[in-house]
Amino acid sequence: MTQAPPYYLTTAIHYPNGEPHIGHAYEVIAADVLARFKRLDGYDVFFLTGTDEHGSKMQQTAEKLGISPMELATQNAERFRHMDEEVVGISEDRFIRTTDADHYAASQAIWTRMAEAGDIYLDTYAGWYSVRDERFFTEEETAVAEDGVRRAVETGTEVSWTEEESYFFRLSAYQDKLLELYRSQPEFAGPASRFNEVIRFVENGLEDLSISRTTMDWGIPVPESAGQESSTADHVMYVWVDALTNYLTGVGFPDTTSEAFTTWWPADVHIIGKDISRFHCIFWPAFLMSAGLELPQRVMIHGFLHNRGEKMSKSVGNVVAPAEWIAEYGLDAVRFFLMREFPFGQDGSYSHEAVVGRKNADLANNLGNLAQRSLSMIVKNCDGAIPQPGEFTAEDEAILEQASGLLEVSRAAYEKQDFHRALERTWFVLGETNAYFAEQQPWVLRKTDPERMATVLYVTAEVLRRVALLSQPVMPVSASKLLDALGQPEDGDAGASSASGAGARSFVAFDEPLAVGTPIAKPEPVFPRHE
Ligand code: ME8
Repeated sequence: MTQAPPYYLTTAIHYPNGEPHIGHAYEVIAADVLARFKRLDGYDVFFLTGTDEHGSKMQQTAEKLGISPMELATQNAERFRHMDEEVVGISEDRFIRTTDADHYAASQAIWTRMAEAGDIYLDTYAGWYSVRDERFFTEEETAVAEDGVRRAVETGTEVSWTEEESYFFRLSAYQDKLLELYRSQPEFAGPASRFNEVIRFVENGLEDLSISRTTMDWGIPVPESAGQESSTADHVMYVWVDALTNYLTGVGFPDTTSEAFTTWWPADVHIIGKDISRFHCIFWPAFLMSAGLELPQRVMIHGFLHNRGEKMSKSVGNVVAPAEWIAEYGLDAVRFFLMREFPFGQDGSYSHEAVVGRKNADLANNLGNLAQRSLSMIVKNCDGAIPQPGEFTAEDEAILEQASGLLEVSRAAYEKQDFHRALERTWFVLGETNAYFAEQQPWVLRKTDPERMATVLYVTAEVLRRVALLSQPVMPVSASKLLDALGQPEDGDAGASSASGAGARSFVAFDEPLAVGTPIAKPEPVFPRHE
């Protein structure tokens, strides 16, 4: 038996300084969809997500609440974990917290490697720091607004003047190496439009990066390392150094000979939002090059989810809690909406009408109705089993061919995290099948030509089987129910901590024709209309 190829994917780790919102849910759902797809397609998947618990933002929020940063982190990390596992049903293999003991060891080890490479030096930092963004800005990157407050032009967040002794990372030395990486690996980041922004930024030159703080202490202590002058006693790591390192900790670093590390590193894809692309496409590969570690295959930069086209914000009062949404529309409908409505690399918008539109048109009508009508006919008129089809006509062949092409189309789309395209094509084929079903009128054939009716029902059930197989990553529970109704045996991996409770069917059987005689259960409505 050949071994399953490994596949390692990660999400950004989220700041647990508040409640998770639908933007966080969007990111973990997308990663979960990809993880499930790869598992069903025969990969040995490791899926990492978690919380980013250090830094000034966490410290300041905790101070306001009168609790310790660790208490704040623990309280809210649990909320994030609950959202992931119980609310949106993701199937992660590890939920990492950057306060985990093994993460301290990993962060200190990567620091030591960078110091030993001669890339870390001590100097004084003077510049503008945004706690909200946890990053530094140069004077030119900030402006004083009408209200007298200085803000970062790019992100609109307040900055404050910071002057302190700091360790620096020689980022400037990596400009050419990074540009060479981008040239030699054109899929290193996607989508192309966002990758191009990163490339242009690097082409304009890079400054060294301040990577430690002395004015706050909620972070991982900087280790004493060879090649580093002066004492590190008061320095904690800049939060992004430790945050990015979580991707290594998750697979066993610093033990580079461990089974986890040798199996899964380098990561196949880091899934992140557009506001943190520079950290992932510039800092992260530079740190790894310095530390002598392999680089991830790809960084996928997704867009932002807006409420009716407006940025979600607490002050506007338009932030939606994932649980509220799911209570209203159902988990699978929400997952489907988020993946189908707009391309993953672009910004998108949600509204009540848009979700209900997708739920009713795509799920209840196109998929649910077709399944209900065709499977009920099989139960009633074909002794409750998939009938023997007669010779296929050109129309039958055309539909079957389109459905059998869906796996390759989906694989290609998932390779680029283009979930939208995979679903668009799948629902196009469903639309064609609905038109076919209406044209063939099997309910009329029942009396005039029962043999032909059997063929039409066979073809329709075969399309439904293939669509249901490919829908599992997006809608694990509903697709599983449909596959139950179609009498398909469970042989797939739904993921270790999968909260969906749904059985899974691997894609192994995708290309084998639907077996004649497969018992068909009386179908329960799987995709209800939203009234
Ligand atoms: O940036 N729509 O954490 P974070 C879509 N800790 N995605 C959104 C979003 C929205 N409205 N709002 C936020 C951090 N996100 C760091 C990451 S990784 C080593 C460290 C995305 O909690 C955002 O782009 O502010 C990011 O990918 C993720 O949610 C976590 O954001």
